[in-house]
Amino acid sequence: GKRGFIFDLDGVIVDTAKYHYLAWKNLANELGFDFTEEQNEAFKGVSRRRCLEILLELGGITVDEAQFEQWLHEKNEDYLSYIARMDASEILPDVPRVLNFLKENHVPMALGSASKNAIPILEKVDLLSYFDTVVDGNKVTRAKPDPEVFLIAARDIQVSPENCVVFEDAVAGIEAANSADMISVGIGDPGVLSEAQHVFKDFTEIDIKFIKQLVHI
Ligand code: G16
Ligand code: MG
Repeated sequence: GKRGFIFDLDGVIVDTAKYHYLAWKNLANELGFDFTEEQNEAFKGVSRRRCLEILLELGGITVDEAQFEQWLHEKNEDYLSYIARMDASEILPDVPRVLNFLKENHVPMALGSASKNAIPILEKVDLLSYFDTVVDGNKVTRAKPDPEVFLIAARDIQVSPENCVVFEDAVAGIEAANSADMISVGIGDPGVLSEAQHVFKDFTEIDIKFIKQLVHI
């Protein structure tokens, strides 16, 4: 059957994880505790709401709903101030090489992200036009590791799940791809992403031969 490719955003296409980290760290510091890069690993691919729950658990803080919403808003405003300065130089190495190859070969492409800021980020780095559909945090009700985000993406590009190839940097994302019966490609540490069918440190390690095999060209 026809193949389709689904890309996660943060950690696969751009390194916005560092901005999420800074914004969460700023909030933690304001609340009187520290937040390490190691702790930030558990925030990757996880919804904004769930991240704040984990952060408050780390700080031993309990709050009412209004305060919770206020801090969610504050974190996002801070994050957006970092995003505002982004440009195409922040696309991760060799990502355009793979996206261009797929575009030239008319392979359907989808974005599958937990982020509610996916579209503005794609616009900032000038990649929005590559994607036939953008399935983001505004469109899904169940977060990764639930496969919903990738199943909606597959439906949008009209490719059956078993013919979809998913690129993911988060453990929860690999789990989501696997439980959707898709082909999972991990981007990052093979030790961390051991459940992925294929793992590469980053896109510079992916050659076109591998992509061609997945596309069936
Ligand atoms: C990204 C990040 C997560 C972040 C989530 C929600 O997911 O990896 O750390 O919490 O989006 O982002 P926002 O606050 O912008 O809605 P993904 O799926 O793109 O890796
Ligand atoms: Mg990610």
